[in-house]
Amino acid sequence: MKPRPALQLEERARKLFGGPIEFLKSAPELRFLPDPDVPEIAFAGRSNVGKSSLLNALANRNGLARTSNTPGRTQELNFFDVGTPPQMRLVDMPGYGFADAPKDLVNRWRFLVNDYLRGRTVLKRALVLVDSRHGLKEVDREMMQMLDDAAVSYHLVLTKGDKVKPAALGDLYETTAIEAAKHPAAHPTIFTTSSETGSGIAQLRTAILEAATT
Ligand SMILES: Nc1nc2c(ncn2[C@@H]2O[C@H](COP(=O)(O)OP(=O)(O)OP(=O)(O)O)[C@@H](O)[C@H]2O)c(=O)[nH]1
Ligand SMILES: [Mg+2]
Repeated sequence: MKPRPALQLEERARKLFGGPIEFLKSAPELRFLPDPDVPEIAFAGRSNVGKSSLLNALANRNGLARTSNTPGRTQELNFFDVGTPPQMRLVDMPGYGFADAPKDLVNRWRFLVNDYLRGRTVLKRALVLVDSRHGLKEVDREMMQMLDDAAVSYHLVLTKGDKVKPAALGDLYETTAIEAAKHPAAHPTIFTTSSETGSGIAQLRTAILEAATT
């Protein structure tokens, strides 16, 4: 009997993320980007939303991507190779929208991220992380608009699901889905995750593999 394709994909994702995942390089400017030779999945979201933590949870190891309580910890594009030879690259992007960020830093971020999103042919999908306690903010809408304009398909991911009650999470899911439907590049599938408990992580791994390989 042939295995069902969905199950096969889930199993492949589990194996891939359970295997070697390594930091490749940091790119503070576009000229430092790695050669575009493998599919990439980019992680975007407000500072402190849990991008680096999610990356660690997906890889099932701590300390792969640096996490912290200080907003703006990640300031470059950080590339992580998944598999040997690499089958895909995960890209941890600098967080946006922290209150007292200096203007020139914000501008630097905007140019770096915008240029990367627009020019990167190997970029298969972005994940836009949204804190479950706060929902979509204006800066997230700007990010979504940037992705719409660059025609980069993206999933919204509601992070820190362990921090809110299930009913509130359900409500947030509904309102987020309604808003996502208005954005041409937003994928209809929205994920809820917790890097603390691991909920939603396996599903997201599968979606990432699917996006990278199709
Ligand atoms: N309870 C809980 N805390 C989380 C979760 N994910 C992240 N955190 C915490 O949130 C804080 C920020 O997490 P990071 O992963 O560093 O956030 P980031 O988006 O990479 O932040 P920047 O690099 O500054 O943009 C840390 O203190 C994490 O421990 C989660 O799923 N549940
Ligand atoms: Mg980070």
